[in-house]
Amino acid sequence: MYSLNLTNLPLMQSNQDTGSACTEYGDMATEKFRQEVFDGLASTPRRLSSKYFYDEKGDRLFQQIMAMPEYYLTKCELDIFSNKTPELFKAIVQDDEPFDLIELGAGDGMKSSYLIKYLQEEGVEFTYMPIDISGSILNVLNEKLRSDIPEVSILSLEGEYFEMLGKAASLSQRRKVVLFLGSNIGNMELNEAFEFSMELNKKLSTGDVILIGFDLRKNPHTILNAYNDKAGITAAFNLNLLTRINRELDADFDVEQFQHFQTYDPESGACRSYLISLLNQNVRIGGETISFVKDELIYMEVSQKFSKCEIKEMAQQTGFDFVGEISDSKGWFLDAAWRVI
Ligand code: AVI
Repeated sequence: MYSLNLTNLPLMQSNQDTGSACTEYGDMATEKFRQEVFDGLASTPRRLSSKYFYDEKGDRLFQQIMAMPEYYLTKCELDIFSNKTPELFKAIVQDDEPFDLIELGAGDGMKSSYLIKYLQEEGVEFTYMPIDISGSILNVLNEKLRSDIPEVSILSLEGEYFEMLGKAASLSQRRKVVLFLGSNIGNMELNEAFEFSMELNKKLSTGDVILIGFDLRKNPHTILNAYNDKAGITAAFNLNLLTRINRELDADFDVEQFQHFQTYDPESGACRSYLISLLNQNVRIGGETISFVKDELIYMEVSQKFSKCEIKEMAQQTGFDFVGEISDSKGWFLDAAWRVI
């Protein structure tokens, strides 16, 4: 087994040489964050991007969300990966040809480790390439896989999805199988999800396969309950972004004066979260002041739900052949396998 954190290496190297690479990267990330916060709050309706939910506290809150009885998504996809592994295997493996198994936003690899174990047991030759923006998460994942499945070949890629996909393609000519799990695609607006899928298609080659996790449309109460928990964990998850802005962008949001509001529209399949300003208030961010009127909204996140038909249409319209679909025992969640035409 070998394990290499490609982007870590040059960063550590230049850091030792100049002592400044990490700071520069951090400054650039903060500047991008600041710009996106200002642009989002200047738009109508005001908005903040849920991709910034995941600071240290946000990660912890998301772990709590996944463990909530109402939040079925993780349990359903875990059901697929732990109980329907042979079906996943059939959808992604072609003959005995070696391939690269790439996971976008691998996180702790809890679900994919079932598939990795199965592939290993079946004697398939593959390299697992987890891609994540967080080097520390990749290190944890590496350690975990090393101890649980010591024979597996791992190549960790730290960085943005598309950049790292390009890197993976330049490193190996093998067929690629890309995992994009957890209904992360649902956190994009529909047009962005289509663009993302087309971009993925461009980065891959004919015959490569992607496996995408979609949350299916179902009883609207079930969906709304998953995002409107009585314990207020989802509310805290949304509000935590205001605390993050206070800390990282020198702002003074009074978090108590904003309230979480969740909607689900069964016609469009969009489950959206908002924060409502509870009074007329001024918020200072850096040197700027933003005025909120009472009941004004900040749009925070979409968690899009799909029908099987909509999923097939997305595959067709973005350059893929629909290979198969594997759903959990309740039929609430689906992992779709698409092949690049
Ligand atoms: C990460 N993502 C798929 C979650 C979702 O279901 O949209 C994020 C989340 N937001 C609130 N609860 C969970």
